[in-house]
Amino acid sequence: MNTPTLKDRYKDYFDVGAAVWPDAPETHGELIKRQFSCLTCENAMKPAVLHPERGRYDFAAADGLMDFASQNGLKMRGHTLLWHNQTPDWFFKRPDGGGVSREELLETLREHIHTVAGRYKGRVFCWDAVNEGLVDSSGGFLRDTPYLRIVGEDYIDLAFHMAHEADPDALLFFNEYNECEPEKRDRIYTLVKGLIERGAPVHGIGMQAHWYLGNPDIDEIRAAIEKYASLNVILHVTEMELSVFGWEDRRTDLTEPSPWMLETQAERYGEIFRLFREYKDVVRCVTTWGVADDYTWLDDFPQKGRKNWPLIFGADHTPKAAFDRIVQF
Ligand code: HAH
Repeated sequence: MNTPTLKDRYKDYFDVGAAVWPDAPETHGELIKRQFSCLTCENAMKPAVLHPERGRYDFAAADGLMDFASQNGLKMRGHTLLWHNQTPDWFFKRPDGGGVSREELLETLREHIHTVAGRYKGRVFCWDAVNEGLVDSSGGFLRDTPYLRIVGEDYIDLAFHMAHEADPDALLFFNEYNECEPEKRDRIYTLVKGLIERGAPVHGIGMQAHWYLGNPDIDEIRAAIEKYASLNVILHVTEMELSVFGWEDRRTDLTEPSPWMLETQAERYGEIFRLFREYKDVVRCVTTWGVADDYTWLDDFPQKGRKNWPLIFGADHTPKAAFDRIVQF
């Protein structure tokens, strides 16, 4: 009965958020309202869902989640205005099948960003203006995407300007994964430094934090936070979870997590949140990519048909050992 909650325990530190889907208010509403102070739509605000065809928007799912957030005093992070994935082909192709021009794509993007960010103005407090624009492998810089090929290297700058015009009060983020891996970290740093120098309205870096039991190392996480913070931007941990399987591990035999997995995971959640608390002046929001272990995007990814248990609440919605380590300080 005296169990603390995440949002109370962290109210002097940062917002604690969860990614949600259209049914989540029914299936996970009580847990969300009790524990979290912020939401992100896992898919409902992505271009593919909001803007399936030229000239047609579908706001039903996003509006439902936005209303749930507003009615319960929860903040909403916007995810995402520009991404090369989960964006319909029509953004990049003419009805006759030919490719669109730079001007046409920029007009589509401008209209999309103004409509979406305009609709949620004053309700969505920050946007992932651009999601995942950088290469992973060594060598190269900007990821090869239709936006890069059609618009050119200034597309990220332009997207930030459009988002700022559409909602001047929203905090704007560049959001990336593998953000603690040293080469990718340095690319993110270089990209955001360039945006700032060129006068683009970028306010923060989103560290997705799709992490594992074995990596990244706590010192790498610290080094990434330090490096990003040196740009005087704020940081949001936007999509955190700790997969119980390494990226290369494709075993499919488990029907429940082993005691070792749960203990290692708890220990790591504990040390990582301790680090976040240390950086509370820059780390302003920490969001897990899901609510509880009964549903996570990792149930099918990267290994089809395999369940994962990466979050801090169990499949039965009760706190895991990870929760105890996070709130005990
Ligand atoms: C994230 N990409 C996306 O930002 C989020 O919108 C999505 O729901 C899940 C993960 C991370 C990612 C990926 O999509 C594929 C491979 C590695 C990482």
